Formats: sequence, C-alpha cells, structure tokens
Amino acid sequence: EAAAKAAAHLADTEPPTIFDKIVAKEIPANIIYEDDEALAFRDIQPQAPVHFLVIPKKRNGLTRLSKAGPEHKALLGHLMWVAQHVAMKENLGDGFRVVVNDGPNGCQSVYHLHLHILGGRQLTWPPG
Ligand code: DGP
Repeated sequence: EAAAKAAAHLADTEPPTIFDKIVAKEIPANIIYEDDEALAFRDIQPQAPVHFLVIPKKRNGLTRLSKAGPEHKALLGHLMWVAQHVAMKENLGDGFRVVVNDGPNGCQSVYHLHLHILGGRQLTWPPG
C-alpha cells in the first residue's frame, strides 16, 4: 500500500493550485477544521449561508475525483467523514449538500480534489 501511495504521488505531474498555498498557510483562508490529512475552509465565493470546502492536504494525484484509484479509497472516506463532522459543528443538522465538481462539464475550476459542503438554507433540486 505504501508503494501504491508513493506511485500515485510520483504520477502527480499537474501544476500546483491555490489550495497548496492555503495548505501551506502562504495565503490566508478561513480554516474551520484541520487534521493530518484534511483541511476545511470557507469558500471565497459562498453559494449558501454556509459553504466550505474539504480538501486533502496532499493532492497525491487527486486533481479530480475521476483520477481516484484504489489507493485513494481510505482518503476519500476520510474526506466524507470530515464533511459531516464539520457540517454538524456548523449547525447543519437540518441538512446540507455535498458536491464534487469534476472536469469541464462539472464546472471544476481548481484541480485539487475538494468537496463543497453547502447549507444554512433550503437548497433546491436539480442543481444547474
Ligand atoms: P470548483 O469550481 O468546484 O473547482 O470550486 C472551486 C472553489 O474554490 C470555488 O467555489 C471558489 C473556491 N476558491 C477558489 N480560490 C479560492 C481561494 O483562494 N480561497 C478560498 N477560500 N476559496 C477559493
């Protein structure tokens, strides 16, 4: 498993994104949760009263969800756990939404995997 993780990291030849600077605390962000593997911070363009992002600190090849391999399964599960953990701390007990935009058709703009968590109002369906 360690070898697979190292291989995924070596395969990550995409340029770094602004999220690496947020992880490194080189640019400010409103960080609301942090552990060894994940970071949660408020989205700079909030689409709901509560809108935060959950990201892996190390992208490790996960420029987008569709790049996920078996070696990413545990990390992906952890990010989902963080999403609901922070959502509860943010008083979103009445419900919230988790979104992953993937690629051009998904309107992804930052190529470092991130979960959007949106809540604090009645959301509508379908999304745009
Ligand atoms: P996506 O379109 O799914 O790739 O979402 C990227 C999100 O990242 C978008 O909602 C805006 C947010 N974002 C971009 N740059 C920054 C930044 O420098 N700081 C913060 N807090 N959020 C950012």
